[in-house]
Amino acid sequence: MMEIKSKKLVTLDEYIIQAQNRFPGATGELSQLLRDIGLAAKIISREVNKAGITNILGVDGSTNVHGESVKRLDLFADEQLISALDRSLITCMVISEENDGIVRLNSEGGKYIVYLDPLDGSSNIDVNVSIGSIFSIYMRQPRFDTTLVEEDSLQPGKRQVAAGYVLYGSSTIMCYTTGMGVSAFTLDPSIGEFILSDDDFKIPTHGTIYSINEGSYNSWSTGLKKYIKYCQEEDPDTGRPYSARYIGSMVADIHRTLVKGGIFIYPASKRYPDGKLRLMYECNPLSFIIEQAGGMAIDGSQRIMEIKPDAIHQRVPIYVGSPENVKMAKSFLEKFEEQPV
Ligand code: P6P
Repeated sequence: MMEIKSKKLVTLDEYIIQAQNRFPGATGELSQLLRDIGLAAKIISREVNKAGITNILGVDGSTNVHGESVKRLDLFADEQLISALDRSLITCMVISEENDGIVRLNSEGGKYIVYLDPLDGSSNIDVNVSIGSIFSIYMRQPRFDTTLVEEDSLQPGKRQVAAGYVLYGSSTIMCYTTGMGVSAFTLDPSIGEFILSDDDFKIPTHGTIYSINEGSYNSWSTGLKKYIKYCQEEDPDTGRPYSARYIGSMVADIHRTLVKGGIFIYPASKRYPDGKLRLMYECNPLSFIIEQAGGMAIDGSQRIMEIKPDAIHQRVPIYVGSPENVKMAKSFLEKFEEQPV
């Protein structure tokens, strides 16, 4: 009788518990928080995958803090994530793209602060392009006055205790890091479980894909224009010309960069003088993931995760991906640094 050796499936919950058991002093609270996010992600995935059928598409008429029309699925994702975090009384406050200020949760004594982009890339919802949820987790810093204020959450990205994303694409994938490498899981909808697919994801040191919205070419810096032309030159030894890929959902563009290597860029431009992407709930968490996978993330000069935030919805430029690609881009920005007018 042939023995069929089936590979042992490890669920997200099992993996989180196993990881926690490696730290005898662990209280299990961060594990519970990650499981809360995993549960919300399964519920959001179910709605995203039937959005067209249940008529949840379309805008609900409101606009978010940035004046962007909010899609109903954005609100649904925001509600699911915040209520999941609220139930376990571990998180004291949430800052989300969909809320002007901090959202204080029932447990004002909770030790964690969570930043959320509940549904990044929502402009792609109606055209069935991949979208994602992003989370970033900080420890609340001890203060004598325990009244929670926005300043409690303004910590540099290097102080994140965990971060990750959920990509709702051809399959639903969850990637996260607690600073010990990147773990990736794929949702098996037939059993409603995230199954471990990679427990030490590494980004290629060099890639042949560059990802940027070339529509804003005319407002780029000289250094960036020269770098993109470098990517397009013929040089088989370095795999150039690179391929251009741009999905318009940061989570999808970052996940492709993590898997295949290369560079994703959202620069400053006339329309977005500080860049479009938000530091605290887009750039910091995705930079944490890419750095933990062996990559690099800068704002054009300094490491993204060194930036001391001034505001919860602050925007920054970002150059992120394989270390060789980001270093090359940085060398062009430095060589052709714009002289102040
Ligand atoms: P643009 C989606 O709206 C988003 O916030 C990111 O997910 C994405 O990378 C970026 O904006 C796309 O912006 O200006 O290229 O449409």
